[in-house]
Amino acid sequence: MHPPYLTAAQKAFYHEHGFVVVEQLLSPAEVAAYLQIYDDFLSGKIETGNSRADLGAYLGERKATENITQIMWPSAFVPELLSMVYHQRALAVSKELIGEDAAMDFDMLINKAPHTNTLTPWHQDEAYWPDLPDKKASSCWLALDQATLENGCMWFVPGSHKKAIRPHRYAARPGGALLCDATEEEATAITLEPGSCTFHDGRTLHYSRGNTTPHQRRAFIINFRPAAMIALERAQGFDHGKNNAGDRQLKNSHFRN
Ligand SMILES: O=C(O)CCC(=O)C(=O)O
Repeated sequence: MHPPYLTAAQKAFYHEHGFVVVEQLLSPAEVAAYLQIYDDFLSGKIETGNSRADLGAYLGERKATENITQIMWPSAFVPELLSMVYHQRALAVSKELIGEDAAMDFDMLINKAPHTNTLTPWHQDEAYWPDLPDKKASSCWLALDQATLENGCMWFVPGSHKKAIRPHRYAARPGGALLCDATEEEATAITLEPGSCTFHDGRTLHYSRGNTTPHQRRAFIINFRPAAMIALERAQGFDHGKNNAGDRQLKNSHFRN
């Protein structure tokens, strides 16, 4: 693929609905290269310490693996990722969506291991972040496996990015996953082939079902926002857990415990 990556119709769809699908951002060969790195993260060959956590810890501890494996900042552990095709292309798409000043705020891996059957609670990403004057933000969710209803593809609530943010609360314990009230009836499920992805707005309401299949559901996520807003976050000491893995979220005006 070469820039520009998006048609005018795709850009219009993103702004109207709060998300858009981009097919085959990565080729099958590129996906294979990312899966090797991804599996080194999952196996622990690449050590990630307390940057690795269980996003599904609200269900209690699981022995063999996390309910939902979340690894923050893979590019801090493998800096080569930053110059590889996914980061480059996702940044280019984000610039087309939210403006030339878009820059990477953070990246993360979220895997649902076989038969873990743990849903990602309904939420809006903005609920995890400090209140910023410019709320433009775009998150790329790249499927490295086929994403299906059975293994936990993403569901988005169209138009939710244009409405007030819903009140969020902790799914279980303080510091863990946030959740708000929403239903599948409001939402659209997006199944994806490996190498395809979605971009969603920071306020777009989303969720995914659990993985009931015997296969992994590996997703690689990169979030982008205007460089000046990243600087403002960092000035407040907020870096999505890069230097302080415990500090992944701040209380903001959307949070109700
Ligand atoms: O992968 C998932 O299940 C959830 C991902 C998510 O919430 C996000 O990318 O914002």
